Amino acid sequence: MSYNCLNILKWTEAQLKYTYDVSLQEATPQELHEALGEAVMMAISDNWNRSKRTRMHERKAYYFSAEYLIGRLVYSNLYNLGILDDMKKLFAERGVDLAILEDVEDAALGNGGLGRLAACFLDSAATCNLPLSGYGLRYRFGLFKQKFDAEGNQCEAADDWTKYGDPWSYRRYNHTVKVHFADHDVLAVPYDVPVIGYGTDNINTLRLWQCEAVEELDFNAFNDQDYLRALAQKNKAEDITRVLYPNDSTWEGKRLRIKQQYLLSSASLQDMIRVYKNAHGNDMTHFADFYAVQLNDTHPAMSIPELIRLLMLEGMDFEQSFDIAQKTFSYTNHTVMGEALEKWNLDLLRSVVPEIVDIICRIDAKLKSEHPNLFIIRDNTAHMANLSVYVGSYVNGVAEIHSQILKDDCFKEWYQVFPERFQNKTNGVTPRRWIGLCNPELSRMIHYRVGSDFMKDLDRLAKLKPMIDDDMVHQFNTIKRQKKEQLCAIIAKKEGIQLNPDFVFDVQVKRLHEYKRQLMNALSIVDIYFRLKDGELPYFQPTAFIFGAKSAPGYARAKAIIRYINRIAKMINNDPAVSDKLKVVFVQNYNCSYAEHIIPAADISEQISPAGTEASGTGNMKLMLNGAVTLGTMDGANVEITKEAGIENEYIFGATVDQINSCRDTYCSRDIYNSNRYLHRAIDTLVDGTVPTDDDQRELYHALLDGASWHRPDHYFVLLDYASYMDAKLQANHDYSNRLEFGRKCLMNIASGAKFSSDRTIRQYADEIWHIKPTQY
Ligand code: 26W
Repeated sequence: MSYNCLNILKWTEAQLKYTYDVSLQEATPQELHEALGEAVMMAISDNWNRSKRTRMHERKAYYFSAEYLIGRLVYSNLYNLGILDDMKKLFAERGVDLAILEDVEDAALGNGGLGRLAACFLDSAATCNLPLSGYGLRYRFGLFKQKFDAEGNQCEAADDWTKYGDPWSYRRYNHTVKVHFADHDVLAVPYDVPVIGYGTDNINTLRLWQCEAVEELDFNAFNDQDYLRALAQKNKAEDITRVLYPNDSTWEGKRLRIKQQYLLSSASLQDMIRVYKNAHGNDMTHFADFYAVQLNDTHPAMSIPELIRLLMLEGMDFEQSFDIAQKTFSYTNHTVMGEALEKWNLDLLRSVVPEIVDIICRIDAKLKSEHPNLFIIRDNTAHMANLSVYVGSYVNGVAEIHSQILKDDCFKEWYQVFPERFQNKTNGVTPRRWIGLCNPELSRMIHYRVGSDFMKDLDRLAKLKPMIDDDMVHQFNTIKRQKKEQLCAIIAKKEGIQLNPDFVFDVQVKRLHEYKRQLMNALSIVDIYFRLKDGELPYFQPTAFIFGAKSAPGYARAKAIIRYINRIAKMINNDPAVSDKLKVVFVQNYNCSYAEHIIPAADISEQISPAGTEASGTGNMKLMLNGAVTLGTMDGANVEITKEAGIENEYIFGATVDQINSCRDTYCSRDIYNSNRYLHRAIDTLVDGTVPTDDDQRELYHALLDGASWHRPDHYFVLLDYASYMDAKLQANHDYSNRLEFGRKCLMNIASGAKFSSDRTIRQYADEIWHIKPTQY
């Protein structure tokens, strides 16, 4: 079915008229967004309902995730419906530029990679006609908004993303379920978001739970004029889905977090059981024949004991229920960092969800009777990753090297007992958002060369390889230059900094974490700055270094790194001696929408974690697909990117996993500091007053050279990799001067990017883990 754009326009106008009493031309961006959203929701309703009905009796998969970083939906929905350009044209004819919707909030119900991956997977499954539904949480406040103050500090503000409404979901109160906690019962109210496939009528569903009180208002308390008490239950319930935890990769054992996780688990499973009974009757023994559940990290791992509990309520015994749970669940690991592994103190857990603890104990007893060397509970603590390996069909890592590390290190003992459970599923990204939508200019160029709809079949990119010639490179370079101009305009407006589109754009965008080594990048920039001032780099190609990152609000070192980068940026940008060579900008509030502007404009993609620390990375893939070369280590998916594109088309540096492991015990960062005068000088700017210095920055200095009580010196090997990093960085910079050769490398990256479509990833999950098939439409 094709969609009637004129109808959508008319409905939009009608909505505007009767809800806001404004015309198309008078509407604010937010009003227009609401009205257009509602009109599109009407237009898709038939297909959405049909997609649900068709699947009723089929085997299906469910993605359980505490995070979905879906970003702005209006453009991607119109794009996937195939009507974005037509709608733009219709609006333009009426004097309205759809670009005003850029002012609309992002839906940032996720922190970073793990949440964005979930969103890409949903897009791919819908596009590939795969029966995959998402379950998640509808946080009242998403990931905080970030600003920098005059000193360069990160300041956080609440992200009230539904302030003007949320046209992309329907509240389905009739499917509300009750969830029981030790201290209160609450309601989980579902909000359904359509997941619109590209080039198909198929529309899947993302169901997000919002926590509400069973009793909105205590009338007796109200009558006693005790208004706080009257609302106490309401607030206590709503607190559970009030806010997304902004900790990316550090784990905190918080009561409210248990409640979030259990709410997601229990509500989703109750919902699945209701649907199961509708389709297949009350005999639960075939549950695992019809449903597969993927756990996005251990955040929803309480689903395992919860399913066992619910099945036992249906009359099954423990062994039978265990068996079904084991067949139903699979678990994806997203990090090897110890501090991110979830482990709950049993007393804390028992005080919130006592029934769940009883079942975890039974599971642990069963495990220990079968395999005395393995454990889920140790020292009165439940290890959720172990639970997920034991009671699941498959465990997977998210890039080849990461999956290998899981077998060799993290789950070594488990791999010996259950080798057949371990798999790899290298991550991917949806080409619709990360090429089609964010880079229409490049898409047109590719489309013209490889024909057909490569958006649905990214393998066609490989056809570019033999075609790469000077003409194509010129065309690519022209497009890249256009994307840089567009980004310059945005950065000028948002940050008040004027960049020159003739500069090399060297980009590092990702969450701020020590292991991602934004500090190493910063030190190299300071080093380059000093050398330029000393006239040592005469052929240096003018470069703009662009950072985007949010730090967890309580992560002092990460905040100190942000402050340091902002301060060196200020120093460098204000120094006329280098103004024609060097610019540094740390954009504020990096999010999905900002990424869609930065990524297409990048020449160089910084992926510089020490080998063995970044599980996969997905920004690396987005940058590759937009024709940036990778300046990176042999870590995560960089390894596979390099394999696909050829090492001669990337800038790879640094120690390998084996090299790092073999030097770990004898490593002395201070020796390197003392022997590399450039690095020495750069590191000293952390403490010598070159830029305004504070205690936290001094602490960074000591962390690099002396260590701290909880970490050895330079835990992430900044000094170890520094020299080879600088060599690779200067080599890339030098190579840029040959615009034809450099452009060729960029094109080789694009032409080699097919593997990194999340369509490929999701089909592998469907075939090798979930055993589901596409539904024909
Ligand atoms: C419990 C606190 C917490 C929160 C988030 C612990 C761990 C996480 C995630 C594991 C963090 C995350 O987003 N990991 C990223 O997942 C991406 C998708 O697989 C990978 O590409 C990134 O390499 C990985 O860091």
